Amino acid sequence: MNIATEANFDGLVGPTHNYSGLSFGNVASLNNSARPSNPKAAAKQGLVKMKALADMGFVQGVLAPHERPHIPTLRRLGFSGTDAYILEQAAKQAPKLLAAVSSASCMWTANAATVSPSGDTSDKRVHFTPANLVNKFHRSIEHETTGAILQATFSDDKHFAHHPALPSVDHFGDEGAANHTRFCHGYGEQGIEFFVYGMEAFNYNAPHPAKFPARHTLEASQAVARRHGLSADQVVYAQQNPSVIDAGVFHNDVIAVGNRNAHFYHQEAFLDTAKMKQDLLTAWGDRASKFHLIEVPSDAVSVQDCIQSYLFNSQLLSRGDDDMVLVVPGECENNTAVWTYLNSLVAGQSPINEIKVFDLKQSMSNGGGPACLRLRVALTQAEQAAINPSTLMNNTLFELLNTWVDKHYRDELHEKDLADPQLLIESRNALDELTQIMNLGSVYEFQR
Ligand code: SUG
Repeated sequence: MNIATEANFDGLVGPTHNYSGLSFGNVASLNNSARPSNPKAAAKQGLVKMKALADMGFVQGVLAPHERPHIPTLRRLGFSGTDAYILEQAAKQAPKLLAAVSSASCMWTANAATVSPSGDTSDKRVHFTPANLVNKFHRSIEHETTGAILQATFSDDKHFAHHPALPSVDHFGDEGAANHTRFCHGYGEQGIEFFVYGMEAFNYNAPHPAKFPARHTLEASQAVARRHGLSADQVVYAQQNPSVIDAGVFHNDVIAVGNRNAHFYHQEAFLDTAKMKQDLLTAWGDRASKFHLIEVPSDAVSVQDCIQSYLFNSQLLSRGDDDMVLVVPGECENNTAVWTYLNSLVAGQSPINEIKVFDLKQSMSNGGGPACLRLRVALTQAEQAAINPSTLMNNTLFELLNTWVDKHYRDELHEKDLADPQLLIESRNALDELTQIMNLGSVYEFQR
């Protein structure tokens, strides 16, 4: 049996972090549109969470931000001339497009990719498929650089297999690990991969939301499962409840989270809860531990409370067998129903024994909580030894990255600042230095 652990790779917030209201269906993004942001505080809030988890003994990695504003996309869309002229013209002719190519949205690395650990795959390698994020233009331009950064982090092809994103059309809308959970007894053993989708693309008669988009399709999940070489009897699909998508649950990780032998979810999260439970229990079979289904009833915590507090956008981390800690955003502490529920949860019989609260307000104001900010990668000891060591959080990297943020980041950014050519220069200088700190090579177009 392989001894393995779960690493969390968090997205480092980029220098252009801002609030542009780009995500229709994401309540926080729409509500905070046009508010000034603080990129420096955002990056530091993320670093504090990463360092705290590393200090708790978890393997914590960092994924670098992308080049923004993304001038190559503006050139592809017909803008030409110097970079400064392109920014000026885009601001005049298409300000929302400029905001879209300037978004720091790659910070939410739960959407970076779907990852299948080696315990689940037919060739016993860890498989990565970057998500095409096709439903939102500002996110659809992430997958190429995401793929390059994942390859620079997990480069040894003896252990790691990298796929390109799925075709970039709605039929294969893929939001990555935000809609994917893995259950297992031990991280190195065969696990159950649980894919949650918002709609079926090739079946117009199947249920789908009416008001907000379903970003992720069943067909995308099936394609990822095929590519990664997963065993059919260890894959479970479940449809999100269309009415929670219409209430603002744009990813399943806003209403459910799972880890090892625990599934923590809201009563209204799934279209067919009984089937979800039965399918997971059947796939679980007679594994050595008991599978815990922790269902939060609507009369304890409403769907609105979930969306406002991000209760389920939490990190469920194992400290040992049947001993988990739940990492939640500060908004949970400020919501009476949620905080009351959490206190009763840790006092009860579930494996969740402790709550840790983090201030992630800068990210939360765009709809990104603790779970959005991390990509989980279960790794055996040999795989862990094969990853790029400069991406792993420790005292040295924490100091280096804080100093780097202090040197390069602004503490206030308005949408109009995105046209400032100086911001582009600052961002490129910052990222150029970062690729050296993290030993990534030339992952950005401006470096080639
Ligand atoms: O895709 N927000 C992101 C939030 C992603 C959260 N991720 C998970 N739930 N895993 C999104 O909607 C807002 C950008 C803006 O409006 O400026 C944004 O992209």
